[in-house]
Amino acid sequence: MTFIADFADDALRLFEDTTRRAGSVFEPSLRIGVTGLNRAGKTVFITSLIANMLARGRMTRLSAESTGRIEAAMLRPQPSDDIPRFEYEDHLAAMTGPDPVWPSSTRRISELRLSIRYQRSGLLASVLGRDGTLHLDVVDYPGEWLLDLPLLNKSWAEWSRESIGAARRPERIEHAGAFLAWAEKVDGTAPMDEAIARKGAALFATYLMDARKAGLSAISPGRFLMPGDLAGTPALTFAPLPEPDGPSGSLARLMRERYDAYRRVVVKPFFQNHFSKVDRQIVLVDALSAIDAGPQAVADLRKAMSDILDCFRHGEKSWLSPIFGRRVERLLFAATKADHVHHSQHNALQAITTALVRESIDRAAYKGARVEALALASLRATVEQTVEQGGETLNCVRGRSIETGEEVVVFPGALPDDPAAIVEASRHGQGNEGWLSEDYGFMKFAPPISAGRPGYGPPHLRLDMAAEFLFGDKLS
Ligand SMILES: Nc1nc2c(ncn2[C@@H]2O[C@H](COP(=O)(O)OP(=O)(O)OP(=O)(O)O)[C@@H](O)[C@H]2O)c(=O)[nH]1
Ligand SMILES: [Mg+2]
Repeated sequence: MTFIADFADDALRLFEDTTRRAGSVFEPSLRIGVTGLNRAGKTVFITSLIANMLARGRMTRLSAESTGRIEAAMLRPQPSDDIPRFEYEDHLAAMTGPDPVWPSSTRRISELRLSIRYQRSGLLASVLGRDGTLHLDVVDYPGEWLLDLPLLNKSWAEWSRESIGAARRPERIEHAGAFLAWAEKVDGTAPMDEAIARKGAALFATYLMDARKAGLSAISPGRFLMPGDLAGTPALTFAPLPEPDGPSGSLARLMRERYDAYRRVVVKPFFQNHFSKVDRQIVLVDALSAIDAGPQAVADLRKAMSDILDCFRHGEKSWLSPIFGRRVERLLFAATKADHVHHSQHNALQAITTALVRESIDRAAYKGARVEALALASLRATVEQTVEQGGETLNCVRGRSIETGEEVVVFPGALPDDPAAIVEASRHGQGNEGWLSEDYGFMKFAPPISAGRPGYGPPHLRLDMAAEFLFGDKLS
């Protein structure tokens, strides 16, 4: 019975894949959504995943690979003609060349298709034939743009009040001083004035950039940080006002119209075009950098993630429904850059990441989806080393310092076993008191030298497990 049901399920899925994309029943495509704030690790993840699928020596926990059923993987023309191709070769060459560097911040959207030829197993093989092809489509974009998702649900008045309230919070006020001084003086009911609007937008953008530099995540609009081609356009020339209402022809009305235009012409098309079609999703979270930056940064990361994840909720009647029409079947939360800490810390890192997004998951967001969490490193920049010190054995990592390029051995301290400790401290903490141990801190590592070996993709941690979860079943 189970056997037949499984088969029926698979066959149905294949049929759905086909009808959805008008592709061939024998060559379904799967869209993987790579979601993450800026610097979360999206570009490195996509580059390393592709490289490790092309040369699969390090993909032993991808079952189709370990059972020898993958025949070939290759890059093929992407489905969208109007999106630049993901610069895979350039990113890989930069990360794994003789003088390796990390990719710079992504400034525009891009797409790539990886096609995998494999041998089917089980009943599907006897019905459809042994040879199968799966197309994987992946999109990369600036993480800042993700911060705009919650704006789709917020009116100008709501967003304006919230943004002014946030700017006045203690951890932000030092960055927001100049903007707030402008906002509190300006009269929104006065006739519109382009020069005043431009001044306000510029001060607001400066504040957002400063707040981001301080490690804060819950910042919007995202295009103020990464404007792409939109720099200087009216859609980006607005700022929140303490009194957002004004009569027709007033400054407040102009700002509202521009905020609405920003949502309509910038935000909505981006999410509609790229998120509505996602089948499987990986959410990359750089929890370690936030922990390193302190309780406020963790609280802020939690807020940003929960605002974003709440928008992915399915089955609710909102004007987001047409944007997220399709149900994501699988969702993986991944703590990135796990190579910064010894493997004995990985469970704790995974637990903290889960705790940070727990409430959003629990709000019944992903009913029916399979949800898992994992600590991974897309490009492993360190090796482990134990050091004896004062009769104690310290679990360290060794890698190249990003500043000097020299090898350094680092003991980053221990993450708490109880993830609630971090979440609680971030809820209450204003200062850094009680926040991990004093000597706790990370070091940024440069990518490893000679990461490339024939037959092997770049070194990683659990990238193959992420692949197995995201698309392993489609290679069966
Ligand atoms: N050690 C280590 N560092 C990593 C890893 N992945 C990413 N990083 C670091 O994180 C930074 C950001 O990674 P990206 O992949 O560029 O992040 P992104 O999400 O694409 O960021 P945006 O393009 O700004 O949205 C890199 O420059 C590295 O410093 C990893 O697996 N190991
Ligand atoms: Mg990027």
